[in-house]
Amino acid sequence: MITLYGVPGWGSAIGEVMLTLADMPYHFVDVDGFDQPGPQHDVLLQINPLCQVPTLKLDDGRIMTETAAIALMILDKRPELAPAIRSPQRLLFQRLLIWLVANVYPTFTYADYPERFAPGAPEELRTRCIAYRKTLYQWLDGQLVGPYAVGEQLTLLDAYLVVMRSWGPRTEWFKANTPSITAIADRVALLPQLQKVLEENKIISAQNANPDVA
Ligand SMILES: N[C@@H](CCC(=O)N[C@@H](CS)C(=O)NCC(=O)O)C(=O)O
Repeated sequence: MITLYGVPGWGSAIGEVMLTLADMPYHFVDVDGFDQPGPQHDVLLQINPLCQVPTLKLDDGRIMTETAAIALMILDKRPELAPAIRSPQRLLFQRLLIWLVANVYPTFTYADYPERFAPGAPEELRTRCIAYRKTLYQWLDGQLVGPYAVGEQLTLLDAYLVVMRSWGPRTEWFKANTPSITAIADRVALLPQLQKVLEENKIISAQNANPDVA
């Protein structure tokens, strides 16, 4: 079985939601505190030089990291979680999958640990990254199709929306500024198969999602 190293509510939740949508079992190892010196840091660093979550150890011991790579790995087994090859939605799916990890995700790397990258001006780096992230989300909002990210079909891209909407700049900001992200994340949060994993990750779930979108 896959071992998934993570922390409830962190980026590992994206991996967990993807694996759950794919109905692929995994064993969760909580490495809370891994981003500070200590035993959890040492455990994760041994298998992932970036010391990030999610990190997966596969059945055969090989290591898999990067949520987009995890998505592609899952799609080899569950192609129905992406638009079909040559369908009109396929390109948008591919573009947004990479766009999210190439542009939005690094804003967390820099804003969450600004002293690593700009020890002389950490607050300025944090503030600018968060402002930039907001512009990215506003652009993304205009690309989304609905009722799911790329249309009628639930895809692995939707895993990002339901998890990332719970992170900064937080659900209330998304509600006020990105109606499409909010509606899609609300819809995903209502999926029965995700209730357990969303609860475990303290992510908004059916109980407090907007029932109007169902
Ligand atoms: N590009 C990676 C980013 C993963 C990532 O940044 N995870 C965060 C948690 S949400 C992390 O582990 N941060 C700790 C660090 O960067 O030191 C992915 O898509 O999986």
